[in-house]
Amino acid sequence: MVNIPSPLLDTLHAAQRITVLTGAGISAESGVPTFRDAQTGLWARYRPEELATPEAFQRHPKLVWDWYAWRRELVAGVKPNAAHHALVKLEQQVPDFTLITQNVDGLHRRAGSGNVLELHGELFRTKCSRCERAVNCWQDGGETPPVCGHCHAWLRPDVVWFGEMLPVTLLQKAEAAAAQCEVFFSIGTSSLVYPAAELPFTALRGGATVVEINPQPTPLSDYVAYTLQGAAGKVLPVLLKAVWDSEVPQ
Ligand code: BJW
Ligand code: ZN
Repeated sequence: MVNIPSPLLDTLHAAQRITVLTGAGISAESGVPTFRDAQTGLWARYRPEELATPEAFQRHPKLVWDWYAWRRELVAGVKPNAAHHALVKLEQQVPDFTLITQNVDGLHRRAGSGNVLELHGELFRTKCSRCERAVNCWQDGGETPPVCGHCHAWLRPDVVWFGEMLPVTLLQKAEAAAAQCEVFFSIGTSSLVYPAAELPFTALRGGATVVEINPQPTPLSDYVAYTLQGAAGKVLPVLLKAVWDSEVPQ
């Protein structure tokens, strides 16, 4: 049973500027494992944090490439869930809406969200690890990882690994959207990874009402105005119905 406190209903009803930050938890109900969940099968013996680094790619390029190839296949076989669809509906309710995601699975765009800032890159884009050219196709069955046609360095997924800079323009847009919003949602993220984890605090400093949606407490929980404890795919449709009388496709 999801209970939305009535002062929050009023705040949302009046809000003109809403910013949302999502993490892996929003895709969990689509069947995409979260980052800090135990992994399954072949990947159970690796911690994702240890694979998502430039050092891991330098030392074990085939292992890291194969992990991303497995994830691409997994994500290609799943669909956006009710939480992704609810955020598409939310975007239609307010004049100024920004969706910031740490996810690389592309499910927000597949659901139909328009203004999406993909802070940590995109699983289905590939670039050269040296000259950084975007690469759309390569010869399968050759070397793993495949190599760049220009400089022969390994290709890599176009995602942001630990120790790498986030795309500057995207981060600036995300910071501005956090600073200027009236309501900021943090949904399905453990709030452990920076600079994304700083964004709710930027929103708080700007005077926003910060709302967290997560089945588990996080380091952010003590600072937010409202915690809606539960799965995003359950909480968000209830919220959309309660505030805007909007039905979310399941
Ligand atoms: C549900 C649910 C349901 C389940 N509904 N919820 C300041 C302080 C300390 C350290 C740093 C700092 N600033 C920078 C750093 C270093 C580092 C960092 O943050 N380290 C921390 C771990 C301490 N950051 C960086 O290196 C970043 N770069 C940077 O800062 O550059 C500047 C710089 C450069 C050089 C030197 C110094 C500075 C880059 C970070 C890149 C992160 N990349 C990854 C991989 C992306 C590609 C890929 O996917 O493979 O991004 S790591 C991984 O974590 C991935 C995620 O986007 C990210 C966040 O994870 P997320 O989404 O929160 O997932 P989980 O699994 O942690 O949580 C899921 C949550 O969902 C849980 O809470 C569940 O309860 C919940 N949940 N089911 C709702 N149904
Ligand atoms: Zn190259």
